[in-house]
Amino acid sequence: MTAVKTGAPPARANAPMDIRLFTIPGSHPGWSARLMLEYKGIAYKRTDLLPVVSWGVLKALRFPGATVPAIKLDGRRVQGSREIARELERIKPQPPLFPADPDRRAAVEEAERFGDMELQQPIRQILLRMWRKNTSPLGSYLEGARIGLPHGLAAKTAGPFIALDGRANEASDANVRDDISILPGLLQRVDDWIAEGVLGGEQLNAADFQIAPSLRLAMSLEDLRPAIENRPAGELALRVVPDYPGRTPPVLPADWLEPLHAAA
Ligand SMILES: N[C@@H](CCC(=O)N[C@@H](CS)C(=O)NCC(=O)O)C(=O)O
Repeated sequence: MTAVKTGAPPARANAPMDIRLFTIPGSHPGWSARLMLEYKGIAYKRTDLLPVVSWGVLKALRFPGATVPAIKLDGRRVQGSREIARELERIKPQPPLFPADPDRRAAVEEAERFGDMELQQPIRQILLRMWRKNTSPLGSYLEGARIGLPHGLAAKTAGPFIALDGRANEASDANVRDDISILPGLLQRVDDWIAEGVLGGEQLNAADFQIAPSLRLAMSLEDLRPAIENRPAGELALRVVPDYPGRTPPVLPADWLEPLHAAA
């Protein structure tokens, strides 16, 4: 996790804050941050960045890392979806993102860690691999985004950026095949947490907001959607994020998808 909190002052009740979220359209942890801000009822402004371009922008803004989501709050910088969850909880404790009971909180934090450290990256690698040869689906992920240039032009010129991002994220064929083979196990863990009541309770929590956007992004990939949509994990994703932009038509070789069919 990456975070910088420089002398965070204690939260002042009802004091309006100047909050800006930096994200990338379609970024799953970016959606986690958006959903948590909205759940808390915290007003914020949003800057949409394009992948790779984001590296330089975040550096120029003096964030310590190169990833979104990142937020500036009254001049302070907080980066990383889990750090943002804790900062939002600190500045506005209600409604809560974490249960008060220590055991239940530990379970939610473990599911949240899993979402950040184990679920996000395989989905990211599969997506980048699917866009490697054809970036035209990218335009559909820009719905509602303000990127400073026409969406069609961005999709058309994205090839070299996606290639660079794919290399930076090690979205190789071998890694993507591994990702697909572990996906059934990842989905099972989510289903199990739902059955145990750690996820998908009446009151949503930080782990729901962490995990659901990754599942929702995965469901935008038509190669993966059938393996997700009809199970508790898929239902949770649709409940927490009813509208997630983007759709990538099937493109992966059939034998790569075997592990999904075998698990089904
Ligand atoms: N796991 C971290 C990292 C997030 C992450 O890797 N974000 C991606 C977007 S989904 C990013 O900013 N990548 C840089 C790029 O694509 O150029 C978190 O949840 O905050």
